[in-house]
Amino acid sequence: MFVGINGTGKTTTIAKVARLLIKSGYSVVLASGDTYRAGAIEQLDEHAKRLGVRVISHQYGSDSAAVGFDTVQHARAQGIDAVLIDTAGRMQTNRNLMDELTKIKRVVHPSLTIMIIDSLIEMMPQNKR
Ligand SMILES: Nc1nc2c(ncn2[C@@H]2O[C@H](COP(=O)(O)OP(=O)(O)O)[C@@H](O)[C@H]2O)c(=O)[nH]1
Ligand SMILES: [Mg+2]
Repeated sequence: MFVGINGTGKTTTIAKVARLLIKSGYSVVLASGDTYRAGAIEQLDEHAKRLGVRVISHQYGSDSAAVGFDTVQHARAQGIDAVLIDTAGRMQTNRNLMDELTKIKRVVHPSLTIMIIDSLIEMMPQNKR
């Protein structure tokens, strides 16, 4: 499950990780869990097409936990090794959106949650804030 604020590279990183896994001999399916941002589903579809992997998606505005759940079920049924779950970007200050991530985790039980951040982010020492 890939999380982080908007535009930091979650979706792109999913494509990169999928490619790495495929090259290492693992089978992969993508979960189109960003059901919020315009074009997010098409963006992941395009990556999936180029990678030759399947992507499970619902409609915009649908529950991303359900997308994740369906994708894991698909992977189990088809014997696919890895499920990579995209999510919509969010800030940690938005309680509703953070609760949504908690729900996805509760429903899907991802084995790994990866936060994607901008590598050029300025890391301020605690005492200089
Ligand atoms: N320079 C650079 N750009 C990146 C990198 N990863 C993603 N991007 C670009 O950053 C923008 C947002 O990426 P995206 O994967 O859609 O971010 P998301 O909103 O977190 O899913 C796109 O224009 C990407 O091409 C990276 O590692 N380096
Ligand atoms: Mg994205």
